[in-house]
Amino acid sequence: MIDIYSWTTGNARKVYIMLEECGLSYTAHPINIGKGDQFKPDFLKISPNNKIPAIIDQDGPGGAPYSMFESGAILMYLADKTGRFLPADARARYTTLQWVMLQMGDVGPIFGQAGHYNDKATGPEHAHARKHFVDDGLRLMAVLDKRLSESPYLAGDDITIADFLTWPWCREPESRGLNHDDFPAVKAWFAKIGARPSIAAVNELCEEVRAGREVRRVK
Ligand SMILES: N[C@@H](CCC(=O)N[C@@H](CS)C(=O)NCC(=O)O)C(=O)O
Repeated sequence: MIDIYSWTTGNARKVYIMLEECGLSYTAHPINIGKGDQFKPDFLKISPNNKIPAIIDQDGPGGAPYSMFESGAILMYLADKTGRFLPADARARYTTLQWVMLQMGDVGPIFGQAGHYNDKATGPEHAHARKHFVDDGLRLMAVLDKRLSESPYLAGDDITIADFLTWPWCREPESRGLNHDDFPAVKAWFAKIGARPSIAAVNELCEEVRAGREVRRVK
């Protein structure tokens, strides 16, 4: 059983999608970041950077509980635990990890800032920052689009953790000043993954979590 302490944002959804795709049993514990739950001492013990998502695997390495923060690390851990969505073959593995790192280091942070300046800090005094981050977001969308026009998934022929990490950040592009219509390969990939049963399950889960309800899913 995996306990996940999280909310309903893009970074939260990455882990929920992976848990659903791997068929793992889990309990989702709401951490309402709008109300400051991420600063509570018990949460900081497992996530010292005061950010969701965090997990505790009750059956961690060596059979003892193991806690983790950072979504990219969590997906790599769950992939190794289950043998799913991160190839063992060296070339395929490192190809996947390159797209994982691009999401963690670039797509997430830049799309996040583009969203902030496009949707929240909307005043004229932020025009320079808004253009900077939206332009870089557009550049990154073009990188993803080129890749996805050449291969069905980010790491190649098979779906991997790179897709599960990147997909949630491609939701609600308008809030970041982006438009899927300008990036047809991203649009097709986004729809293809969006049709997977895991996404519907996660949408339903997020409704419960947003309402502050703990959700236990036993597979
Ligand atoms: N690099 C982290 C980023 C996590 C992150 O930014 N979480 C946000 C929500 S999406 C958060 O918890 N914010 C609360 C805060 O900063 O106080 C990861 O991928 O896990």
